[in-house]
Amino acid sequence: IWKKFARKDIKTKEDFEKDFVNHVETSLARSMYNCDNLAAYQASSLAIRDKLIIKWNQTQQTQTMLDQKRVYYMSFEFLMGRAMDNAMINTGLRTPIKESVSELGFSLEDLIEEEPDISIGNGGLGRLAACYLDSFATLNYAAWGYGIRYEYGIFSQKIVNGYQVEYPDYWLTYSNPWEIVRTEIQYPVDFYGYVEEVPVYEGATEKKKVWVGGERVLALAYDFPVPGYGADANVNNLRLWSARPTHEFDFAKFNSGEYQNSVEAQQRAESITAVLYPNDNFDAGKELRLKQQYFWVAASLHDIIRRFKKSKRPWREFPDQVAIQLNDTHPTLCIPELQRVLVDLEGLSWDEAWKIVVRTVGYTNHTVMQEALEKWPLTIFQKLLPRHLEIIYDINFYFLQSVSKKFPGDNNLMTSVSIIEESNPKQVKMANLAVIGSHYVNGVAALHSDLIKLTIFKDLVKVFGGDKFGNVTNGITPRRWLKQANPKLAELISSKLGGDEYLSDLNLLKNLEKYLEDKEFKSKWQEVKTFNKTRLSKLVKDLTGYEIDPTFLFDIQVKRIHEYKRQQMNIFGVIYRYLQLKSCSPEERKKFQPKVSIFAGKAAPGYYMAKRIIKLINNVSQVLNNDPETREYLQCVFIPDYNVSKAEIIIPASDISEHISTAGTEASGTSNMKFVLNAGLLIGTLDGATVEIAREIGEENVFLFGHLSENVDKVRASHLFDVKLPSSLETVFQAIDGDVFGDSHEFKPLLDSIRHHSDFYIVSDDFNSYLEAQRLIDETFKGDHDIWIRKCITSVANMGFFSSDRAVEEYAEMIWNIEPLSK
Ligand code: 26Q
Repeated sequence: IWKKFARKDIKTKEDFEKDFVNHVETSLARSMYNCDNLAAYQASSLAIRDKLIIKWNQTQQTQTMLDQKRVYYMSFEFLMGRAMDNAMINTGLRTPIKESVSELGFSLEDLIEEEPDISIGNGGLGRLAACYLDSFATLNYAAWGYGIRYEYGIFSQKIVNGYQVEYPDYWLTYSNPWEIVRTEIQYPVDFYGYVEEVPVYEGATEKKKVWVGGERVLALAYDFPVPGYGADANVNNLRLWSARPTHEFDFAKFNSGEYQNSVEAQQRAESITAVLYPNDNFDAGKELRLKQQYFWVAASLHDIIRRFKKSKRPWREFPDQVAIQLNDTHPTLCIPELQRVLVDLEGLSWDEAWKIVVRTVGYTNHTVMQEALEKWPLTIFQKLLPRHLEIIYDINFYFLQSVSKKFPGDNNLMTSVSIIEESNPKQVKMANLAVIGSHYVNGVAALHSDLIKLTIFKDLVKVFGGDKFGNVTNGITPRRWLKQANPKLAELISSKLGGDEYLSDLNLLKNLEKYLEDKEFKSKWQEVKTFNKTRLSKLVKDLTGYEIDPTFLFDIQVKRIHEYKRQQMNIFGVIYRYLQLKSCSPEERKKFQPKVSIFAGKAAPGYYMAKRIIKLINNVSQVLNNDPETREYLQCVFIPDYNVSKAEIIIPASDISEHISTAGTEASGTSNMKFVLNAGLLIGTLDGATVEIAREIGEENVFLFGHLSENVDKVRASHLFDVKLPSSLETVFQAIDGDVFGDSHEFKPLLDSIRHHSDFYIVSDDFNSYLEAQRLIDETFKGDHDIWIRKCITSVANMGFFSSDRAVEEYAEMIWNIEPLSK
């Protein structure tokens, strides 16, 4: 009978319209006469979601039935952006829905704008996780994401008088049609307490250790369907955990009349998943963060183990059924937690358990910068997770024993590879634990993967051998970053390549090279760029009030604000250009390529220097955009509140984008890939994945400059006594010091970090070479424009390698040993 009632798929416009009206009238309890854009967005989402849920169920059923190995991608952050547009594109329903919605009296674009971004991540690492989920589903892998359902995502940024001001991002205001609460899936998670020795079984003399938790919260599951691309593709799952009180009152308090206190303590449980830490590439070492990490790790492992147990296989087969990938060290507690479950709760021997742990876990490193490496003071650990700390000590003990056998007497080596840092206070080094407890460690771009072996993991490479370490260069999903962000370019490409196949086989872009001589194609290419620049100009006008001219060269740097990413160098370059213009006659000015420098990005709220950089950019904007002598040639804007949906508008509009980190500091970068895929060229250092982009698209198509990573240490050492500023930078500093851009005191720390505090990011050394690259850009852009367009087309044609599909396939083969689901 149930088959008769099984819900029908959306196949026609009529199906969608029926579902839409039904959701307005029942789920939303509104009348169609009283349906505004927000309600229409919600009804559309619910209709699309229904379709996804049916597919989701089928996918999960198939996965359970086939019982193949599954991958669990553990990420503390998922920067999903908006869901509805992506779901329509991936299911192939966008065109019919657009028509339906318009027949119902709405514009699809308006409805899309109603959706808040899902911004539960900081930057690159969180967005990478989102791209990988898209590829897992598209390629048919049985792979889930596990994360935290923060109630407050990354703060929203406003600019007030040029300063960043942070506002809470409560993204759940209007209920969220994209999540399904799984009230039936709740697990207890314990904290604090103590370790007890108990008989291994009742009456036995042999003892074992168990953890008696002191405070308990519940982890409640929320599921987000992740649709793959293609009419019949799978729908995978992203499971996010939310903390809830257990409702087990402290009866001692309760009875002693402290009713209020007893309830309050319980309510505090919810603070665990309240807010995402807004630091990017910086370890602040806060206890609540460790609590979040354990909460998420314990709940996810519980879930994974419950699923494994259903198959009634012996434990030793666990690694054949389960792969756990650590997205950076944030989920490293998976290692001691799995060991604890296997030894303390399931009764396996230490060695049996450890083999299982190591075979199951893989670790992806995203940074070599010391300040970003997670370390936890033993005191915090001891208090919060006493049994885990013991297990970590044991892991370390056995590990160091094996090291000392292999390298007797090498104390420096022992100190460096130990999980415990003998500092004051002593700390747990999570990166070392992650390497020791996993079977494979990868970096995220070729250069970065080489560098981790030479720097932070040099000694661990000695111990384990180089084969444990490798590279998987990051990738991006062409569905969101081409089709969704740049529909006009996608359409033009489809028209030449005869369809959309390239969106799931990005190497097909290579065929675009056939059209390098095709005048009509090239002029359409240019039209698309102009369209995208105009689209961005409108956004800029809305958000800043500034009017920028789409005929200018658009030079864009959008990413988290960080000294290592060197937005300060960019703005110094802008100032230099301004001073040049000012010193020219009106006639001479005409020789300049008109340019607008566009910035966006958030600074961590506690990152003083980053906030100064934002202020300087805004002050410079104000001066430049209001200077009648120069504003026809040079403008500057800071777009507030950079996020995924803004990136979708900003990125397709670039002529040039900046990826100018100090060589050796940016692990990969992924926006560099997004910009090139959207027909913009790069100015950049030989850092992260830019090295490989240059390899793929041809060095002649990238404006490279600056010192190479292997020379950075030497250059830094030369600063020890004295930093010599080139006269170009000296001129810029003089102008800033002379209050040309407002009160110079505000920028003194920024300038002093370069001229007096040894210029760690070697801005002074790279500045002239940066200016020279900028000069070459002007010359090329201003010159024969056909050459420019050919560079762009050639670049796009050679970007196939940077698809997240390729990246995910490499993980599957090299690290997880899984194949796509056989249907
Ligand atoms: C660590 C400890 C305590 C608090 C916060 C953190 C923390 C939070 C976020 C550490 C790092 C991050 C995020 C790092 C990140 O986004 N890294 C970027 O990852 C991208 C994907 O691999 C790379 O492309 C970028 O180069 C890298 O910076």
